[in-house]
Amino acid sequence: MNIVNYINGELAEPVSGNYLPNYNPATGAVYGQVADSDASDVEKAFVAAKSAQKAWEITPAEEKFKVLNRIAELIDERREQFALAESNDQGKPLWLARNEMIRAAQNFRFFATAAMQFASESHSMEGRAINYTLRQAVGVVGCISPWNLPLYLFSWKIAPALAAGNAVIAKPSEFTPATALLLSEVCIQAGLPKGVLNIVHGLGPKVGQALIEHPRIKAISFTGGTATGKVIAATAGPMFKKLSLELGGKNPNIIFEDADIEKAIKTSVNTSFMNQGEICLCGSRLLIHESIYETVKNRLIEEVKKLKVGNPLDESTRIGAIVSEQHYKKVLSYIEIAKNEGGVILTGGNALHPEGFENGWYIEPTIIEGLNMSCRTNLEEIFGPVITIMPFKNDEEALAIANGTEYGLAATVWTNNLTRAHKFAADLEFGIVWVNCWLLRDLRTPFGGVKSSGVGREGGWDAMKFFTEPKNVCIALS
Ligand code: TXE
Repeated sequence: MNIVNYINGELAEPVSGNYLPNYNPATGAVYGQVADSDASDVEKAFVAAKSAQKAWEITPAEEKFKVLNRIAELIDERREQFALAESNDQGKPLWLARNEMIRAAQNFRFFATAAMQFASESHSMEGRAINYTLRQAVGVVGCISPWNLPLYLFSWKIAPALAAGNAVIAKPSEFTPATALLLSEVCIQAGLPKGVLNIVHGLGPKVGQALIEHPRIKAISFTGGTATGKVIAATAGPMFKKLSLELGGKNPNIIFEDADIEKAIKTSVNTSFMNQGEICLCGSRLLIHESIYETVKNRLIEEVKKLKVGNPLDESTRIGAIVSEQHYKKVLSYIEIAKNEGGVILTGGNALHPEGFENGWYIEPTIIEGLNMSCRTNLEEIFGPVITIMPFKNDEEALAIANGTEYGLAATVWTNNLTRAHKFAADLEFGIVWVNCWLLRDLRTPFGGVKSSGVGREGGWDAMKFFTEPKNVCIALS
């Protein structure tokens, strides 16, 4: 399969004619190639975007709604094809890819309605004047997304940017480009005007960096690693671009003695290992009150041992393949670091070579205990099927451990004590706190992290505000 760019409403070969290999993580084999684009493709995309943007901005909201909603319908209609492409590209189980395709379509549907509903403020000055805030599209914006939830995160940025009247140049991860190509096809089918969305494929430091450096691209929405976020901020900051950065996490999952323990354990299996642990919202540090530590630990090990790892296309598989060889090696290296730091592997800890998939990149779901809060294993983002578990004595200690990393994306708290739940919600230094649940998402809510987990919020009106520039207009009345 040849994955090409989408520029000015058409599929387009990269200007250089160069391609990169595209791997299937389940088998480790090359199964296609992806455009190795560079600054000249970004320039082509920019010219197309610039000439389309104004007309798109003044397109009536109902027309914007119709075409964005049509994109959602087409993703729904082609769900199986999208899901298979995502699974082959990313390594995730096919059933999970199907769920994510539903959510990607929902992103388009949600922001299609946002285009119809978005409104602005006015401030009256007691008869002397009236102020109103014009929210105008930023212009041409860049959206860069990672490999873990490829189409879901891609659409999470593109949909609000389009709904707010911008023209978009978007770059998916070079590791998982397949569903972005399908999205290009869907946009053509849906009749999205030419140049309103442009998709360029290729390497982050090359085509991604060219997107960031382009002087006339005014806003960048990025999701990916914290190290990349720093490079992007260093480049875009002095150019005074608007920036939204959704970065890594090292999320705590805290179980108190008064919680519904069985529900906490069952959900924590997902919190820890869903999508091979490759979700920025996964809980990688499980903190358990000392009075229930042994019980929770043993039940968790029992549940995790049941998880089937292997062929992502097998409906009974719970954990698929790690996205790339390089990431697989990184995750395995962290298991070695944990052992060297004195960690005890309670279950897992090894690479796996399932029959028929010997060259794929599989790692057993791994639980580690015996590490303190300030070792590398507990401070650095591993982003794989590896968690640590730690006992705590009281609320103060739980809070200190939870807040004790540079990251601040999401935290989960399991308790039936109302006071404790509210207190932790207030005191946890995270952008998102789940109480007695995980990954329950209302698309209207602000999404993002604090500290090294990023800057800015996405979701609902926050995304619409990011992709618009507010202008105050003050009209004298006397
Ligand atoms: O992310 P990158 P990767 C974390 C996770 C993972 C690490 C690296 O810890 O191990 O990030 O993953 C593009 N200018 N997360 O390598 O490199 C790149 O091409 C412009 C957390 O995938 O940050 C891709 O499209 N763009 C995260 C996107 O940035 C650049 C999810 C993300 O790639 C660029 C995924 C540059 N200089 C990984 N360099 C989360 N929080 O959801 C790279 N890119």
